[in-house]
Amino acid sequence: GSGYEAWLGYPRQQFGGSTASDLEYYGALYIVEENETLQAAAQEYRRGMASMLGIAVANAAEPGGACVAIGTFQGGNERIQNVFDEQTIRAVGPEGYAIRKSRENHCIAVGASSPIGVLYGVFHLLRLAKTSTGNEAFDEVVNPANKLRMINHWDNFDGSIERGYAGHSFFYKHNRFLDNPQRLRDYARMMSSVGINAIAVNNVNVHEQETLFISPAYLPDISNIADIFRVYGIRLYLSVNFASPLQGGELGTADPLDPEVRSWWRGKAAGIYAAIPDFGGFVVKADSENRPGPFTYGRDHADGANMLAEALEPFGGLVIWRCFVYNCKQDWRDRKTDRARAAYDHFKPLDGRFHTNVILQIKNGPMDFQVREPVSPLFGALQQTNQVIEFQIAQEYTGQQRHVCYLVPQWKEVLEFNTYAKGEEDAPVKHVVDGSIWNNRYSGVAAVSNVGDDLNWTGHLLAQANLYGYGRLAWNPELSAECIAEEWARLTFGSDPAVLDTVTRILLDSWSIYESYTAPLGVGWMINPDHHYGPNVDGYEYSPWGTYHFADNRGMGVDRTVRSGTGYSAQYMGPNAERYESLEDCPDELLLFFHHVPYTHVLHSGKTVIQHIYDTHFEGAERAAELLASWQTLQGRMEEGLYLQVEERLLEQAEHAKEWRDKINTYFYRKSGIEDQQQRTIY
Ligand code: BDP
Repeated sequence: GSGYEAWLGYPRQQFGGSTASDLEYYGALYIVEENETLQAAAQEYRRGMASMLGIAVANAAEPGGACVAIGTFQGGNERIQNVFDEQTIRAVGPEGYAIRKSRENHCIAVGASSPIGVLYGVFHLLRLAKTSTGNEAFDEVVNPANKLRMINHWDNFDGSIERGYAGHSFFYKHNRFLDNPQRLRDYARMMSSVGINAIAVNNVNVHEQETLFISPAYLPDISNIADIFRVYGIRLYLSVNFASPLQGGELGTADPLDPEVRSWWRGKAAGIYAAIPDFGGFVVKADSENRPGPFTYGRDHADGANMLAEALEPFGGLVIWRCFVYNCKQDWRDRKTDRARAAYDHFKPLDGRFHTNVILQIKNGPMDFQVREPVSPLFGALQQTNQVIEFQIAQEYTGQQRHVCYLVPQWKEVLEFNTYAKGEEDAPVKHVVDGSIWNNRYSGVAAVSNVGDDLNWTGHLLAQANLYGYGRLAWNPELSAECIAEEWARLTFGSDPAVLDTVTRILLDSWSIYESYTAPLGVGWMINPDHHYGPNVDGYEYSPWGTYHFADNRGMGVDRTVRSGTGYSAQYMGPNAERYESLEDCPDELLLFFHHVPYTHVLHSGKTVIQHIYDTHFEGAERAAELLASWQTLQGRMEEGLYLQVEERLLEQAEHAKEWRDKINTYFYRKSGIEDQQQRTIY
């Protein structure tokens, strides 16, 4: 009941109905290949079937006997060869797989062109066996939509995790590598089971200690981690310090155009690949929040990224260059420095200048993972550049895994957003990042991890649904938030309909609930500085970070129009630019992101802004209390350990939601002097 097994625990189920017919296959496994990844697939299969059905899977001994057969198309497994025809084999991509139930051949076959495809296919089969209604055709070819499906750890060598809400790092402690291969293997299993194929293991803010990760002293330890990841199809990446050549006084400059600097990085790359032949590449945060970068030398970000790209190119490595670049020492007298504009202003002019092995990593919104933001206007605007979208699974601004906030619906909205980059034709973000719109060489999705060394990985058990959902969505953006929630609930808690129904509903309601008692109408922030937890309306108001609401006694909101504000709305294309620019057409949920309005401004909902604030905050706190009450109906319907850990968090959320309600309502009541129409208590 600790949650450690997460969605790989496969709670025991009563097998009934038509699926019973599959049981004859499930009891035996046929595999002929020795490859480590295939052996891992066999192990997963055995483990899964043992916990789900209580059966000890036998090796299929008789030639023709009923079994599950797994293997690569070329791997010499005759069952696989008999089941899959040429056409199917051609349809399976490098990481894809095919699953077919063949009565003729007496087996369920999982075939792929590579060992990792087989492993993904086995995880799929286990998911089906667990969540199945018994009607699956078992005849599918499955390929991932996105090439890169990445996790970014913000773990530091001292064991702390920047924005970590689930304990400490399980990679490092006190500037040493932890010797805990079992935990790393279990982590790799979890990630692989949802299709993650790239993990950066250190914080994008690279401090002195981690700068040395690319040096001979540390590479053997990094390589041990890569060895574990490799079995599960995961490539290891490192975040690097742009000023690395300066550390220890090796060179006097980190200027990307300096020949000595270039050869220094080439040497580093060679050293890394000698230790880790399939090393993924570098993640770089440069010229951002006081990190060093090319600006120091009067160079731009294409110069910086291309220099690293050249060093990695001979080895097939990638540079993942982050677009989270803005001036964190704002001078608001110059509206053009509006933080929302920054990523576009910096990177749009560089479109087409990046090497083919550079990928720009763009946060989903223009600010910083708020509960509500518009979609970054760089999506659609960059047309000749590889790009991945960056989400934050860690709930930095959405309750820090003390509140439940299922983020898959938010990510879905972002991925479905039409950029209008192709005029009349639909050009949603999901097709920008999967590379299909501009035929990019690389493409995909990245996200900041939400795991730590807490026994249940994510602190809040329900936050596991975000991790699970992120992977599933990165693999297949067409899945619905609801289907993912249900799938996760089934795998985690079993098939009790009351549990499934309640857990799914809690997850699906949670984002809107969190939004309703925190910062209103898209304006964001209003949190305590530094640690970013809990309400503080003016916490970031009088600071240089570019994070404002501009509330005074008349109104609030940030004017980002072309007409009278920062001009940010013009970074969008076609109808998006018009919609955001217009006070009438701007969607309510983003009103205060784009416009400064009086408290008496009437929303599309028919309410004034001030009444909307009061109503949503009273309702939000009530709905948070209802989450707890719904959860309490599940007592006795699941393992007690799981039940209790969620109950405890929901109790805390209900309390803290009241604090949010009161702080926000009081603040705006005092500022505006306008009464709540319902005369509720405001302190
Ligand atoms: C912000 C975090 C900060 C990160 C930064 C980033 O508050 O800790 O370093 O993003 O993405 O959300 O680089």
